[in-house]
Amino acid sequence: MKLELAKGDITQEATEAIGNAANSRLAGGGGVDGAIHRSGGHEIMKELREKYRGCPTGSAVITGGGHLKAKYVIHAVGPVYSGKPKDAELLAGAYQASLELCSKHRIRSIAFPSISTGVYGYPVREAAPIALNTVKRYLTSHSEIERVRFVLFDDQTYLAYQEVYSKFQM
Ligand code: AR6
Repeated sequence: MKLELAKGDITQEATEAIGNAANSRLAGGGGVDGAIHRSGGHEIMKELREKYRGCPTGSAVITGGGHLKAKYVIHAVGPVYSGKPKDAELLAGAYQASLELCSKHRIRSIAFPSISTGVYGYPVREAAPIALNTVKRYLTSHSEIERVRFVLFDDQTYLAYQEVYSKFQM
């Protein structure tokens, strides 16, 4: 199984990279973004400010991991939920762009949070199949990535992902 689910705090993950659910200004914030910057220290924000002028929704940028166990943080920007078809495309884009950065930087393992399902209001039952199917599809054609973990913070989120995951044949 290259794709796994876990319950927990992503800042404690020892995968080579962890994903962040960022905003398009890359300005930091609450939720998982706040937790990553608190645990990783100021150098992550410093690098974001030096290298990037924001990031479009549906895309991602990469920095070092500061004091985190992970060597890299991939800051992905999911959509604010609007209920329009474009949401799904942008959410898939955030995962896809993150995985493309892994391939480009020879990162073999990454942990993702559930992007957009907190402050951004994406219903987790709709987001889980998009997240898992996007990653599953990418892994099928990119053997350079060895492991993708979804690290889910609360029971409701974990169960929604588990329901989709249990139907996968991988
Ligand atoms: N580890 C794993 N998952 C977590 C953690 C953690 N330490 N903390 C929270 N979650 P959110 P969004 C879960 O709101 O919806 C920020 O202000 C959380 O329970 O972090 O994409 C950014 O700056 C939920 O399941 O991200 C943006 O402005 C999931 O992570 C905005 O929020 C995503 O919730 C992005 O909103």
